[in-house]
Amino acid sequence: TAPTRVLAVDLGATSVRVASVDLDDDVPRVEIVHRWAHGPVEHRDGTLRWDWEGVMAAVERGLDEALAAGPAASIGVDGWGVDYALLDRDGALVAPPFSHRDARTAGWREVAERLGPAALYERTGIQLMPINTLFQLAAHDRDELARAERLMLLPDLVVHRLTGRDAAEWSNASTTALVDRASGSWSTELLEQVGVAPRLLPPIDTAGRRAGTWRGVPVHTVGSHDTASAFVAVPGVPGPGTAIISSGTWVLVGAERDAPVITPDARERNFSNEGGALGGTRLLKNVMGFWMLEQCRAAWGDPPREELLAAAAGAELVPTVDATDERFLAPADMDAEVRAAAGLGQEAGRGEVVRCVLASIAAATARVAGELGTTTGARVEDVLVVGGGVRTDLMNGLFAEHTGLPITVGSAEATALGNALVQGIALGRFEDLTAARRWTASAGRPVPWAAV
Ligand code: LFR
Repeated sequence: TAPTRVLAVDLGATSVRVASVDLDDDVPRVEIVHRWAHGPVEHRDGTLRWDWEGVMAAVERGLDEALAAGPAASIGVDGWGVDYALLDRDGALVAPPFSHRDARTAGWREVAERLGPAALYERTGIQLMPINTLFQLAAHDRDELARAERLMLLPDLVVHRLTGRDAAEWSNASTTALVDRASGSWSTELLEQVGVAPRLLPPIDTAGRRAGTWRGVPVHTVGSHDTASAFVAVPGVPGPGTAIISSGTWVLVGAERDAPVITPDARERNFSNEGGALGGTRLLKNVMGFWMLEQCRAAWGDPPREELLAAAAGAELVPTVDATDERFLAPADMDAEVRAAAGLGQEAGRGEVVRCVLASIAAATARVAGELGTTTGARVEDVLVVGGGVRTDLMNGLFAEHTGLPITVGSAEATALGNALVQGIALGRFEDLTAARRWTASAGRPVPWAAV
């Protein structure tokens, strides 16, 4: 049989990657063929948006380079969640897509009050956060909306550009807070309540289907939400007491369940029920992630990360802050914001600030892991960690210390790997998700407590 080499396009909020994965290898290896660092950019109107032409150029360049190196059996696309683009009648962008960190959503709580937070949760099962597509659309420029004929989530837009497919993949659609969880369709009522014509939304489809071809290579839908893809590629087969952490720009802390957990308790704890790449639910909460560290670095003129982490490893015990607080979403000066929240004065060094950031992330993660147990009735007994953050031993060790649980870390490129695995299932390389995870389990390594 032909080798099953697949290509994973993985849009991260700080870098766009095109990866190659040989699914016939003995152990999972993700080769990054092309990487393009980027971030939200200030638009001429002062808003925070994405350089979409830059993103597409990086995707096509990466795919070109990957195909120049050898044939591929399939391509899949995943990316960060909740952000969308508006297309006009010619299929062109009405304007560059907004970043979820743009400040236009500042009034989101009033929107939530108007829609009724309890009703909203019962309908969508999604945690209340300013970044939700629902709140972004409620605050979207009305002239831009008036010119729109289509609304596409960003990974779907890449697939659309590659193949012409006009659809929204389920895992990402489910996180928008615009989907009626019971019916699995867009909520016409919610769309109308935030002033969006329901006809702008494409039909919802699922992962593991053929979407079309690009340069003769089949393109398959995958868990288009990067977090859905990351959860696919955990190093092991999770049991009922397994918590999963996707450690990256955000730190997503959750557990898999067959069905959504939409209860008053889950609502009070602000848990999201996101759709799994291959069905089921990720019961999860967002914790601020490495974005906090990267924004501190930016405020300090980009000193080397390793230096900061070494200083943090040797830092004194520091107070922690609430790493789920939206004040850390996009402050003008992250260093000042962290110091103010923690009560750290100017005499505190950068190492202490970084230690505070990482310890706060770990503390919030441990809290969420505890709440997961209470909400589901199944105590969390072990933790699987994936994502770019696993490269930071200090963070892994802090997770172990704060949760007090056995921790196994897996792939730093789990988003791309999960993307590749779902392609592998579509191609018949793996029988199902469990078979695919048995393969990724071989790459897991335990985290010693002593790492801290
Ligand atoms: C992770 C992620 C999260 C989502 C946030 C915003 O990259 O997709 O799941 O809540 O980014 O897009």
